[in-house]
Amino acid sequence: MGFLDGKKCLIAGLASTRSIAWGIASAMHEQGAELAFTYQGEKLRDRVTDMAAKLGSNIVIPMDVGKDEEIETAFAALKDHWNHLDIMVHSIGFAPREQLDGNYLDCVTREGSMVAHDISSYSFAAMGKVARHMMPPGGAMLTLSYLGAIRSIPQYNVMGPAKASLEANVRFMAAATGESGIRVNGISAGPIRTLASSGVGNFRKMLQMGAEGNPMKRNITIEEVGNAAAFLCSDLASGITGEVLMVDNGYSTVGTPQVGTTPK
Ligand code: NAD
Ligand code: 0WE
Repeated sequence: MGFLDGKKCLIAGLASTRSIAWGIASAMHEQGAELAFTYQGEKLRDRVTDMAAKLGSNIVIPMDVGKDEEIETAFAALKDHWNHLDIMVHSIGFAPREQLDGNYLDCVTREGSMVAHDISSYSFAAMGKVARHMMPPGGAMLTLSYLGAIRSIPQYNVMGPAKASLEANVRFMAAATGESGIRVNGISAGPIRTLASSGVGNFRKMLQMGAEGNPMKRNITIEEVGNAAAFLCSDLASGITGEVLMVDNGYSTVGTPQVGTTPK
């Protein structure tokens, strides 16, 4: 018996078994959810199909969130399998590579900013717009954010403003769906090595500094993010909406890293 028994859950953003989406899918599967997946681009189709099968799912649908038609088509295809949807997970973020390296004001451009906001923030609302019509009361939507939404973080650059916009989308979407009994939340995860983050210069150093600077003195795992996601999307969290939950080993709660103290 799991706390998501019988819930139908669509997950967007699976790329590898290091993906946060994989941690979320695995945790939801453990709690009894039925899963469906979307993937970006044909290159990912076979890999996502294999991963889905490992979690007992054969619903695998293409969806590039940069295209309205693909979002419409993807939800139409989902309706061939399910006549309602309980949970929607958005685990997608993207900015053009050159936006993420160097001084913010040197890097940022109108075009780069547009792409980052479109793919990393608007796409959550775009998916929510369609998904809500399939969601009964008790439904839940979830997205993934990062501390760069509320603090400046070197090299994260325009992804920071895009995540701030994503977190505002969480609050506005919660207000827009609350009367229908649908909840909308975010998880702000600590740094994790995934495809998206390993493309970033000095990420190893960042992971190491992140671990040293948090109370738990280690990095967060996709399993831990997955368990928090399963909770937020379950009826256990029926009173929580419009919230962005920090799942970061307490990194954001510390004023200054501990120095000169050695644990007994
Ligand atoms: P990942 O590379 O495994 O996942 C990113 C996903 O975004 C991929 O599946 C990719 O296909 C998808 N994507 C990008 N552009 C898309 C588009 N146009 N249409 C559809 N899908 C698209 O990396 P991840 O770290 O698991 O990232 C998932 C989410 O978690 C992102 O929102 C990221 O910002 C967030 N996040 C990551 C970290 C971290 O340190 N890894 C920390 C906090 C938050
Ligand atoms: O949101 C993210 C990843 C964001 C991301 C990463 C890439 C790399 C490849 C968005 N777009 C792209 N585009 C690419 O072409 N994270 C929270 C992980 C991350 O990225 C950072 C971080 C952290 C943490 C970038 C700089 C500094 C810290």
